[in-house]
Amino acid sequence: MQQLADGLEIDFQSETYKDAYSRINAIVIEGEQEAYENYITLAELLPDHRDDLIRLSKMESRHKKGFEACGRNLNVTPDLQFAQEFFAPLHDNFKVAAAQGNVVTCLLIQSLIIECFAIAAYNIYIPVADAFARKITEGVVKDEYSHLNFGEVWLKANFEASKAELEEANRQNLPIVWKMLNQVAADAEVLAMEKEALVEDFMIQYGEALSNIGFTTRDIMRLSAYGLSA
Ligand code: Y39
Ligand code: FE
Ligand code: FE
Ligand code: FE
Repeated sequence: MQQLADGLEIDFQSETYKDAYSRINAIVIEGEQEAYENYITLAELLPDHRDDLIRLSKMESRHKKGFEACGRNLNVTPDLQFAQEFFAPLHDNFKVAAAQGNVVTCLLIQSLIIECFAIAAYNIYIPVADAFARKITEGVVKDEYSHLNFGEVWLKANFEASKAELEEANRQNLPIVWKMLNQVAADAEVLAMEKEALVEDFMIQYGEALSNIGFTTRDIMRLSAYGLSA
């Protein structure tokens, strides 16, 4: 048990908590594994940025090890089968885009959408995490901001040439994120992470990213709400 600032008490050893954690922890472990692979793929697609992207991929594999330790610390076995199914639609779209050399789509999926999803989830998790996981997650979230920044900088520099592909990739992939959020909402709730807070933080990160890349406020409204009611 742990007393939190807002007086909320969470029993990290309850069967209910550990059951929900087996899926959320698996999602994070699988997400970090796929992020590792995605940055290696991006390094092949963007040879001028190879060293940077390989460095990011190594950070992702460290994140994975950190979250595996979080699961072990709570005596939880991650449900990796569930997590692979959870990520499959986004993972498949990334693979198709990579095979076609659509680097803008790959960057939108990994460096914008997935990184913003990770930042939102980790920000909301930190205040309600057990002390061990909190320390790990605080270190990880700093890295995720730098991954998001890589995507922003590249897409800003190539904005005019990327705009149409970004619109299309957003249209295809953002609705998947809202579905993923709905799928995980009940388990997140058990961990004291509110769906509304996750949606709000995601929208803020993603909107800021689109703004940094060069989209207008009007574009951002249209793009970031795409598929929200799905
Ligand atoms: O770039 C990264 O490290 C991202 C792969 C990691 C994904 C994290 C996914 C977090 C979703 C958790 C949902 C919990 C409510
Ligand atoms: Fe894979
Ligand atoms: Fe990561
Ligand atoms: Fe990342």
